[in-house]
Amino acid sequence: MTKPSLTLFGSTGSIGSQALDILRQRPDLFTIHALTANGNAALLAKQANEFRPSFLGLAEDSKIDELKSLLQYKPVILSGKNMVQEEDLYHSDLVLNALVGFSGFVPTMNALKAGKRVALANKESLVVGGELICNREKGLLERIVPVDSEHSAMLQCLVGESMEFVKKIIITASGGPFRTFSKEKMERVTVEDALKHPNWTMGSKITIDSATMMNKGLEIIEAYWLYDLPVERIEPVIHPQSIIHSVIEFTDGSSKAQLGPPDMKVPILYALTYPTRIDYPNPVLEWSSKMDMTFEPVDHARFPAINLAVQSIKAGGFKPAILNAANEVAVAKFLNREIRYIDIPSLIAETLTQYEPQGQVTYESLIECDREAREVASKLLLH
Ligand code: MN3
Repeated sequence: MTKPSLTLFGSTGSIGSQALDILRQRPDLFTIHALTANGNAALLAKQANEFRPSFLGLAEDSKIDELKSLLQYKPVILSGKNMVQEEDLYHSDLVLNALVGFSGFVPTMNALKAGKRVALANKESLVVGGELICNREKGLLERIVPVDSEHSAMLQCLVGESMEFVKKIIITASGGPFRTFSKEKMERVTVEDALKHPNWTMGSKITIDSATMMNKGLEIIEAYWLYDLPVERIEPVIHPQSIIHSVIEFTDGSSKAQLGPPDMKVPILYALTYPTRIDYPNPVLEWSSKMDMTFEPVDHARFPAINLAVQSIKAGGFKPAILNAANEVAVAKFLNREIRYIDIPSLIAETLTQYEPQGQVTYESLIECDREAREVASKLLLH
């Protein structure tokens, strides 16, 4: 039997690197068709020399010479920021989309339109394009397997169940580094404070999203599209230990949860092998040692980002795409020390008020909406 092939968008990031760690241990799972990176030519070359994909993609043109000088074989190299449009990248059985932010939207759409299965680590694809993927074009959703740990947990609890018996989804959140901070203390937090996540080691964008809890807001939208449940029935709860990755509550009063140490390799592996499982030495919980699991409600006054996300999906249309664009601009400005941590939700709320595009949600109009929302958000002066 021939091995299925894999395209990995974002191979040099946190999720991409961990996926390749798995495939290094289990080369029997996939042949690597293509790897892409934004600008880390050195790591991309190292990965390519090891896994020998036929195609490489590098978004930053200026790094092409560096990449070529480091390669020990001759793959086809695609470059530039439109590289993700190259059809050759999608000639594989599975596409793992581990890109960060809106940049992941186009590859998700391209892969789905090419009839491919998508292991989706890029939650922003569904935040921006959920309506298109789930309502407008038939059969696309069935080909998505989530990599996000909460959504993988939900899927693992839902296998063998019927959605008609699902009462609610309880989506767990670590609460991030500022879970116990007062509003006053939040006014003074630095970029360094925000980048220190208590449980997960991740890229900087998602780490800041976790600190503001916008990450949970984006994930509620992601769950809304994946599992087609009214947003009121998707309930966030703080669980600081990140052991329970989400819970499904059924109509008969029974609940199912998926548990494990916080380690992204479990959901990555599940997305790669779904609907089956394989034997793989991921870390497991030590049930014989003392283990605390605590839960607390979300304080929306201190973490307003979640409700901004919930309101945007209730309003629908372009609102979630605007929310996402404004959030990306706000996070970049915060990381660049142009705005304070507490200004992030204000900037998003203000962008949602000021920018109200008209018309139908289409692939093209979403791309235009993202561009314009970024412009509006970039020019906002907070006072
Ligand atoms: Mn998550």
